[in-house]
Amino acid sequence: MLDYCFRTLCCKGPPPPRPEYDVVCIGLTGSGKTSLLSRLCSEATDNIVPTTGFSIKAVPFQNAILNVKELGGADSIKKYWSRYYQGSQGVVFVLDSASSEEDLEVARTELHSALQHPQLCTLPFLILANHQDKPAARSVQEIKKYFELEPLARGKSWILEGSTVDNMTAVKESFAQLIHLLEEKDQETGRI
Ligand SMILES: Nc1nc2c(ncn2[C@@H]2O[C@H](COP(=O)(O)OP(=O)(O)OP(=O)(O)O)[C@@H](O)[C@H]2O)c(=O)[nH]1
Ligand SMILES: [Mg+2]
Repeated sequence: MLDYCFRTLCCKGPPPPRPEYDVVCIGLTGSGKTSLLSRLCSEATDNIVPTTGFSIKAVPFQNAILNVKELGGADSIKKYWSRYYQGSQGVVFVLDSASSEEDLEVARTELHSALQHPQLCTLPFLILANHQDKPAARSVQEIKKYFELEPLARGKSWILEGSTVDNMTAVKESFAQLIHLLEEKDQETGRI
């Protein structure tokens, strides 16, 4: 018995390493990319400023670590997004569900370009319809229709979820779904 306790307590060895995936995070300025990623890393969100260039965070989850490269969404940076796509294994696209009609149209164009980009088109997408806490926010169903996701993303692996920085439990669940898709893709690639 003593021997068993000793071995259980002392000879456990380190836990198996979690798989890591490289993910690119895009979306217009103000959509909430840095806020969501900072909250996922348990960092303070009081002094967040618009991202100039890009920022990389290792975001820990129970079953995996996502190395997320956030690309700033300002007009001056947005045009260079595609230069930073190489090596990505998944995509997170964040949009402001309460933005003006004009900005929503720009977000739709950007999402469509990303879905069709040669370096991203085969990757799993997590689309977060953020700012759901605001009264002006469109519902996830409205966003799905407006962004024409069903016809455009048919045959691709994508998830569309509502989100708000006020409910990080739901955000974590959405990322867990993305991790599931990344794992599936990994296994498929391993089988080939
Ligand atoms: N009400 C509300 N505000 C949010 C939400 N997410 C982010 N914000 C606010 O939106 C503002 C912009 O957030 P950021 O995280 O800087 O946006 P970003 O997408 O990183 O912007 P860029 O780095 O410029 O591309 C901040 O003031 C956040 O507090 C949300 O879900 N609800
Ligand atoms: Mg940012």
